[in-house]
Amino acid sequence: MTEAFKSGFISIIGRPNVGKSTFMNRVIGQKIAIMSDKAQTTRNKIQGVYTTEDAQLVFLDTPGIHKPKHKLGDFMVKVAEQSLNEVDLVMFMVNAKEGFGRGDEYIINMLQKVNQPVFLIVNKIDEVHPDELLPLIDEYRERYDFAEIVPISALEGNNVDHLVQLMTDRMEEGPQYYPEDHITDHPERFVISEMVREKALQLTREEVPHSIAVVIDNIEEREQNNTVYVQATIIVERSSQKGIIIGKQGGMLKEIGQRARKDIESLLGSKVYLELWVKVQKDWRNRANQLQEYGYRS
Ligand code: GDP
Ligand code: MG
Ligand code: K
Repeated sequence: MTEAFKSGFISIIGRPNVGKSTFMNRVIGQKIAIMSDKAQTTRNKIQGVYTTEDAQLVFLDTPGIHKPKHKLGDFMVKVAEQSLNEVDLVMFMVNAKEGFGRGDEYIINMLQKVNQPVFLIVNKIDEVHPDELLPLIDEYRERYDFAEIVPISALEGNNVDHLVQLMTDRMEEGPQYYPEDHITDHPERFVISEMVREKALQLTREEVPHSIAVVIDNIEEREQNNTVYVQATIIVERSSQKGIIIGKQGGMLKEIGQRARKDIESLLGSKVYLELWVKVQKDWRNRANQLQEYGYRS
């Protein structure tokens, strides 16, 4: 008897450097999530799609899972809570070596408003003695009623297959949202959009906080001149932000493009022609179809 195809969206949350990207890379098997020591480099968008014959798990990164530092904070907290309620499963990853911290407390408070099952993933178990693990788990367990508690080492791979199985078991019958070759088609798509977004954020500083998304419209390789043509759109929420991104006589956009192009060239190992557009789209973060629209597009 064949079982029905299962699918769902999974949000991975946790303090910076607990190993979220490392886990993604291990599961998807390719370097599609940006690994960085810098917090907040990723947005609520698809980080990776894991497809087997029986199931598809779509991993998302969620904004606002950090302690708010300024007045946009409350808004971001709401967006985060809302995003977490839109997925099928939440993975809260913590570091086995560090123990419960304030960043975790902030996340656990947020989880009180989440109705979906939450897994506690205790990562980096390769760095601790097994005896240290139970007291650590208890610290978390007494604060939240987790659906599962799974110790892993994302780096060495311990228990990762088991975790993937547990996640799959939780998924309900559903469609295959993305073709199975989606990731292998353009593994660099997500990274490229992150590179553009990162340059835009770096160069505009506080002026356009949290308000940028980057969509890759097209990637095309032309073999005759070994050049990859990339068209991308930077999406902002207000026309004032569009003005900042474009800059005087287009100077800012040009600078963003030049810096991003250098990164993309070293990522792809070929010449890159990068064309950037800027578009205003009010309230894009709250739109229900944002997952599809600002994730991968084929
Ligand atoms: P993120 O900020 O949560 O995405 O964390 P990263 O995936 O970027 O990882 C941060 C650092 O922790 C990197 O240096 C990883 O190599 C390291 N790391 C991730 N998972 C493990 C693990 O299971 N064991 C050990 N020892 N290190 C890990
Ligand atoms: Mg990361
Ligand atoms: K990080």
